[in-house]
Amino acid sequence: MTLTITAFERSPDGGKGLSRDTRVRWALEEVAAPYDVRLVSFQAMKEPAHLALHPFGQIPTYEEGDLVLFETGAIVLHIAERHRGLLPEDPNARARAISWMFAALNTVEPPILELVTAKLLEGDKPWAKERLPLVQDRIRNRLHQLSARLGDAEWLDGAFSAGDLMMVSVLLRLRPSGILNEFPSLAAYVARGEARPAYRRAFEAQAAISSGKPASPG
Ligand SMILES: N[C@@H](CCC(=O)N[C@@H](CS)C(=O)NCC(=O)O)C(=O)O
Repeated sequence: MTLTITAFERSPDGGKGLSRDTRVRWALEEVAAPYDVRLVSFQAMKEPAHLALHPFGQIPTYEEGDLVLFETGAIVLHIAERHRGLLPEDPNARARAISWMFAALNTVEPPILELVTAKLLEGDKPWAKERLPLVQDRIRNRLHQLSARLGDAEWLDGAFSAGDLMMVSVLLRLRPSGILNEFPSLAAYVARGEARPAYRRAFEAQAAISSGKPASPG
């Protein structure tokens, strides 16, 4: 069955892989599931045809026959449940890997998104300079906790899982800020994720759109 995801026609990051279709592409590459990509403009994302797929008018979406999904957590979990390779077989280990997916999205990503908001949307406000260090420290607090848990391990809980895929994807958004490099073990963890062949393929496929040379994905 053909799988189709949506991605930005023009990614605001110019192909740095920070748009959220990259994590879905990565999951599909990890499980070797072929997929198509439909590119959408910012305007089309807010029109009825796309809103029928995604109530908030965002990307990515995921279509598989009659099934339409939005939210990268739900999409990656669905892919991981339907294919081998992203979740452990052992039920308890599987539940823990899913916990890490939620931790990435619910506990680590929010302060990172706040930083993007503080810089891009609120940077010109009179109070922006006072707020920024507070936001940065909330991120550092989370990263201290995360690096304490990771310790010297390669991945968060045994073998690489969808939990790592999501955590690495979320942490990647921090790289431009320089904060990630304050935590060498987490920077190395992210680099291990990026070195995976499936990540490379996902990254290159999304970058090709911005460079005007779309590669056929999957
Ligand atoms: N929580 C959603 C967030 C989706 C999201 O923010 N998508 C961004 C691209 S990375 C988007 O479509 N932004 C354009 C907009 O919100 O208008 C998910 O994980 O899928």
